[in-house]
Amino acid sequence: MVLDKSKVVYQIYPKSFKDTTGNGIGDLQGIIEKLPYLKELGVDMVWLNPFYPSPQRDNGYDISDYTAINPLFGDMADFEEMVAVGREHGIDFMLDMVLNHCSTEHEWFQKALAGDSYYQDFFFIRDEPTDWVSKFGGSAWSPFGDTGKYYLHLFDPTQADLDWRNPHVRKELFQVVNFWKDKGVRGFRFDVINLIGKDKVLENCPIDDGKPAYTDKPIVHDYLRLLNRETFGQREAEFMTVGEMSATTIENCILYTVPERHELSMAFNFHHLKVDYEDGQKWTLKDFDFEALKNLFHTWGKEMSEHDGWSALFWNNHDQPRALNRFVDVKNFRNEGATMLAASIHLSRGTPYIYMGEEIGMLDPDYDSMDDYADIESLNAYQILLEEGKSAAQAFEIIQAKSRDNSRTPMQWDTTENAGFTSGTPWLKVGKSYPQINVEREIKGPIFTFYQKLIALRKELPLVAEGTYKPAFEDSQQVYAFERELGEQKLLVLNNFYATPITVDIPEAYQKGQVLISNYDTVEVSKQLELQAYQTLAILLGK
Ligand code: TEU
Repeated sequence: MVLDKSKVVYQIYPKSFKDTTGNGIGDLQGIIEKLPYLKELGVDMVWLNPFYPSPQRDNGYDISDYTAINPLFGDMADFEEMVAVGREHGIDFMLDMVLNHCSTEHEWFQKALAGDSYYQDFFFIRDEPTDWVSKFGGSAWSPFGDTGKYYLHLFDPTQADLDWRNPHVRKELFQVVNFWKDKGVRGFRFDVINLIGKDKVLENCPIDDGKPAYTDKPIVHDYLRLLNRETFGQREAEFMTVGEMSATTIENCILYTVPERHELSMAFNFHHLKVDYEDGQKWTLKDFDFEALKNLFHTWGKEMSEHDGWSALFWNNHDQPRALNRFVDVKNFRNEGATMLAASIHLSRGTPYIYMGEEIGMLDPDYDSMDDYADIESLNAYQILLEEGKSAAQAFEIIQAKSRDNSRTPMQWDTTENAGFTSGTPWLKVGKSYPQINVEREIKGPIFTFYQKLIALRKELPLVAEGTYKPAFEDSQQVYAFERELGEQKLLVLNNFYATPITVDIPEAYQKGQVLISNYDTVEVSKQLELQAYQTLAILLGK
């Protein structure tokens, strides 16, 4: 077996986790300090967002040197210490590989700008731009110096897309992966990796901002197999690899992850986090659509299970507002909602990811002013919303609900100033909830301890780690339910996504089952059960 399916990943946004120097920015020593905390939670692997040298236009996703540490976060000795201490705690590290683009301050781009044609071939430099739209707003092309030409950037103008068709580019990028592999990391998260396949001749594409022209192109699979063979694949069983797949399809995610193709261990997709977008547009306000959410989970769960694909399961990351604010009545049911959301993915088929603070039920920061926001995407979106005719108040309300900064606020450790994150001024303001919601208060509380139990269950029961997935209660308008099966054992997982209780009929076979876990006190399994507000209940059949 290649991938250890009992493992759980914890995501740290290094900038916001723990500052040990007082400069207001989290650092590697801060991560080392908190390794015992992560061990107590029970996670196996820590994914770190980029900490490499970078002008920080996109918080480190604009890399100017792939094989060094940004002095803001520490140095290579700190990194090596972190890997070694991690190992003592049974924790490995997964690094973020941003290989679709590099910073325009990277020496490759600088040499290209200076006229070096070898490096110009690293990028997409064209006489005429296409009509593609940048993911952060505006055209995806900017003038290439004063040459009269344009270069491609699917993200910020300071993030120039790299041309994977060029074997020299691939060689350089594979060396980067091998550099970190040799430093002892055991996982890689590949940023927007399904966007690396671009044609030689780039064409206009008026559909969907141009996405079909560069998303999930068949050649991405070839590049991934090459990447695999030239880097981690030499010791594939020791590595956990995950591709961040932007606007992807099930068919492709199966191909990206079936073991015999030797591409990646698993894939992130984002469809379930667009169910509160009006007409598929992020910068809108809408309640989540349960029907859409349930259908997506059922279809993806079933298809990936039947075709031996493998998904990364998550509710939160550094690009998303907190799921609790999106899916739960947090004023009245924060504990119940947080634990239900956790069970709905930790008991499902795939590898669960926990984003820092999720395990203590952290919320969006509830900022009062646009001045509190730092993210480039939010700042651009605010301007675009105003240009589209929204009032300042309307635009602000949307940013408040949708900004990526919602999840990037400092980790809330205790009730002291700045939530114990820093002794200085934090680079991004601490969320208002910290006096009530912080590790010190929550560590023995219902959310943290429930996460501990879920992580432990995945290790104790092969059924949870490896069982097949089958949709259940498909017509329910309130309960997201599924079944897992392995050998003689079966599990039925029921999740009430609403604050209103609901009566459910338990299928006959499960009436003889036992409660494996619930976020409410023990329930007797019977013919009919009333699920309480945001109740999760898992019924196990067989020994
Ligand atoms: O995000 C990829 C991506 O597709 C984003 O457009 C994402 O959908 C958006 O942030 C949600 O609003 C990755 C990283 O996770 C993100 O932090 C980076 O900014 C981006 O790539 C560019 O490297």
